[in-house]
Amino acid sequence: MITLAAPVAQALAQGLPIVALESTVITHGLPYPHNLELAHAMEAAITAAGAVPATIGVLDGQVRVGLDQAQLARLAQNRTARKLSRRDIAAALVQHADGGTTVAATMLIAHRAGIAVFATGGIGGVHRGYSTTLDISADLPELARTPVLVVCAGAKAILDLPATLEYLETCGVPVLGYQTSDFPAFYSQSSGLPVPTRTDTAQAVAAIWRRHLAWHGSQASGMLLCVPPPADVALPRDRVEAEIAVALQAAAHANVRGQAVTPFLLAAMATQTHGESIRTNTALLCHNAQVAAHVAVRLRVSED
Ligand code: PSU
Ligand code: MN
Repeated sequence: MITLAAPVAQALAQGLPIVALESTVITHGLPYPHNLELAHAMEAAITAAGAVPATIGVLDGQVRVGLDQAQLARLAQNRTARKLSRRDIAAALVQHADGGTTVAATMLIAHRAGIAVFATGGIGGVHRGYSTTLDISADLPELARTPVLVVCAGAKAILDLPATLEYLETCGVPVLGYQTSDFPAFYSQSSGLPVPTRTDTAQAVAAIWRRHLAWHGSQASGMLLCVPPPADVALPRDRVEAEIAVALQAAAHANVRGQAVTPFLLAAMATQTHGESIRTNTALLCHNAQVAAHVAVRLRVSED
C-alpha cells in the first residue's frame, strides 16, 4: 500500500537515520518555484547532516515515501494537486489523484513506513474564532494518536496559539522547546507563551523521545519539538500580528472555509509582506530539517 523509493528502502533495511518531509507545503504552502527550491533545499539539509530524506506524497493514486527529482517537480507544478489530510487518503487512491500530504497524513504514512522523525514548518492548530467555526486542524488529533516526533517552528502564527497549546496539553502530547523556553510563533522566535519543557541538545531530545516510546508503548502519542526560526530571518511579532489581522479580514470577506483557510492566509501573508514571509518560511523549514536530522542521527546512537 506504500511505495518506498529505493534510497529510503535501503536506509530502512540498514537502520540509517531517516527524516520524513510533508508535501502540502509544496502543493499548497508556497508558490512555484519557491516550493520546488524549498523541497530540494530541505532534502539537501538532511543529507548534509547525515540522514536520508523521505518526502511523502501521493502521485497518481500511489502513496510514495521518497520522491525523486521528477516526482517532486510534478507535485510542485501540479496546480490541481489535492491537499490530503488523514480523511482524504482513500478517495485520492481510488481516484488516482496527485496530492500533497498534510502534517496529519504525513505522520500517519511515516509511522506506517517505520519512520519516526518528521520535519515541517508550522503545524496546523486551533484557528482564531474556533468557537464559531469549529476549525481545528486534523494535525492536532493526529499528534494525539500517532507516535512520530514532529520538528516544527510551533504552530502557524495565523492560529490561536494559546488554544493550540491547551489542545496539545489535553491530548497529552509532549511539547519541547529546542534551545528555547518559549513556544515559537512560526515567523517569530517567541509567541510570548512558555513551552512546558526546554531541551538544549539533539541528544536530550532523543533521550526523551526514546523514553516516551518505551514508557507509553503501543499507546504512545506523537511529540512536538519546537525550534525558533533563525534570528536573521525571524520577523517581529507585532508586525506579523498586524499583517495577520489584515489577512484574516480578507479571508472573512472572501468567505474562505475548510481546508482552503490555511493556504489562503499563507498566500495573503506572502503578498502583504512582499515575499518576506516566504523567505522566513523557507529558511525555518530548512533549519527544522537540519535539526530533525541531528535528532534522527542521535536516535541511532544506542547509549543515550
Ligand atoms: N507548514 C508550513 N506551510 C504549510 C504547512 C505547514 O510552513 O503549508 C501545511 C501543513 O501541511 C499542515 C497544513 O498540515 O499546512 C495545515 O492545514 P490545516 O490548517 O488546514 O489543517
Ligand atoms: Mn482547518
